[in-house]
Amino acid sequence: MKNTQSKNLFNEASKYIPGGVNSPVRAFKSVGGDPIFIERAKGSYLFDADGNRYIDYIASWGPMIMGHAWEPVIEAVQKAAERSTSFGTPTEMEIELARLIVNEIPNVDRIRMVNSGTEATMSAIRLARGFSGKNKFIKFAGNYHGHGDSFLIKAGSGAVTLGHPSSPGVTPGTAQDTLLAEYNDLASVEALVKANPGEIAAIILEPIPGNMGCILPEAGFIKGLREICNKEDIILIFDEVMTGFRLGFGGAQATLGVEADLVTYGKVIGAGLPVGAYGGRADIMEYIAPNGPVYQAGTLSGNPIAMTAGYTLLKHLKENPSVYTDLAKKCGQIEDGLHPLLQEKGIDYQINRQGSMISLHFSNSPVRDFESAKLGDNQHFRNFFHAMLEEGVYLPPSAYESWFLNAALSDSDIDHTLQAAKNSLEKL
Ligand code: HOZ
Repeated sequence: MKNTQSKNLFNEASKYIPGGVNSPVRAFKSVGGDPIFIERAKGSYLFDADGNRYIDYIASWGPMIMGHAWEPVIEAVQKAAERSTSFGTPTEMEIELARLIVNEIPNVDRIRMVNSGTEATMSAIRLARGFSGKNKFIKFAGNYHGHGDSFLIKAGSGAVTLGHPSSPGVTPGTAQDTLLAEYNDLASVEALVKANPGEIAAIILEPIPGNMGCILPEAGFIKGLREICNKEDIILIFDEVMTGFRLGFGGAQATLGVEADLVTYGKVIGAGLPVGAYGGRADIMEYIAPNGPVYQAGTLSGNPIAMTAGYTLLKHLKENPSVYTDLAKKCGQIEDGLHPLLQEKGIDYQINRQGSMISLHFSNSPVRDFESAKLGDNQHFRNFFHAMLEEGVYLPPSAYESWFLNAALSDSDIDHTLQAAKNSLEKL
């Protein structure tokens, strides 16, 4: 596949942008080779600067759930842009989006819009600390909550992809308030709670992690966390940046039947524009400025174009729950098609899937936490990734990222993907 233009662009980008990219996983460092520069996208396809077409399994890391350049969002955004791109004042569209979410998500009584998932999680932790008067919080190894200092300790996503799950630059003072537990291991949480009595403000987690590949919670794990939080007066925060409005309109909370005290959103909520949000119990949320003393603000928060995009998409998803059943069906077809190919190849593998999130781990043991996620054969992943790219299928360029399906994927796209997987596995 010709990629001269992408190579040229990457060389040029590297002169001005660290590593040539504005978010590290995109640099292809863990899979090798030069990143592909995308020029445009439509429906289920990405088109690169050399004119190659790919079936997209990144979906902008989640947001493009209806496929690319989905007309209702494009039209709404164009109209909103004509009215100006930002006011720095309240607008009616902020109410529309907030009302839609508050009315539909049971325990979200109030919601505050920010600009990214990172901002949402940073703000939620500050709020939990301010509200509770406690400093420490528990996070899980391999869960990724954006690049706020206190989260970059054994973090998933790009941090583990590039081999630095605990980032330099995070001071020991900050790190000491982040307590690390193992995902799917309630005993590790109980031990931390016991060792830090009355000191833990919050437990934050990706209820269905997607940043160490897709991993599923085992029976009783999430309910067990809820019980610990109730008993110990700890605020339970679900980071639903990936899962919110993606696994279903109610996200992981509805899927798992467990309610958090605070929830953070990103990705789908902005339909591809930069939006994050955090919401939850009214008594906690009213503790944020201007009503409460915990400060958080943003010039572009509630941006009119971003709110319009998010509202248009979320309204459609709320009114058309079949989007989710169709997506899950398509993802099931991918999973069902991959199993015999991988078995025929005789290669060690695990597939984890929930709704339209799926991961292929080249590993012989179940992938259920950070340690088991790291056991995957990255050389196989690299080879598979590049072979699939050659076949016109764009997977996330990291074994630690989930694949995301979009509603525009056709049956023939799925057939093409499975044929590509067959051809790619033959080359391993
Ligand atoms: N960290 C995000 C995925 N888990 C975004 C990666 C990117 O946009 O490069």
